[in-house]
Amino acid sequence: MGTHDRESTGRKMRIPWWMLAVCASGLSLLSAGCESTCTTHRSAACYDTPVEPITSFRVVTVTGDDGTDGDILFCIELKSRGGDICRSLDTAVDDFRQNQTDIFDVGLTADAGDLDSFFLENQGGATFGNNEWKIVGLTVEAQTATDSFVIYDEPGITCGNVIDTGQTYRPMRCAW
Ligand SMILES: [Ca+2]
Ligand SMILES: [Ca+2]
Repeated sequence: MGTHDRESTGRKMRIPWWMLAVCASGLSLLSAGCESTCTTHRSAACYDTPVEPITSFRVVTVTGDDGTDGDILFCIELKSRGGDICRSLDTAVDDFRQNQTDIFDVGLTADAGDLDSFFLENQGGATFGNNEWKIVGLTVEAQTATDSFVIYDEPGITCGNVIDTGQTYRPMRCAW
């Protein structure tokens, strides 16, 4: 595991109560977590997970007009245990630049049928610029020993997609 990776065993509250209140009031000031300002996950599609064990994930992100030098984690949640397992998304090049597509191969595994969900988390820590990150596209592939399967595709993210330090991007809930 790299220095920025993280594992936890507890569940944490997804959205603070005050943000729900802000969302209910109709203010569009805070787009993150507010589903009323526009239709979230309009372009999203879930696909079946493989019947073989998942040996790694390929995560493809498209950054909008706000890039970041902060640490972005890819986290999975399994049906067989609580908490989440996270790995830092990082390649040899400068990731998450403005209007850039990045491809990450993530060394996380899951038994067949055990994947419950995944999400992205901004851990902050930017050296240059700021931590705020705007994601506009996300594709996740599950790789097995012999094949690769797209399990989630969201090519046009327009809501709740400005992710600052400590915030997460949660995809549409998939019935896996
Ligand atoms: Ca990098
Ligand atoms: Ca930024």
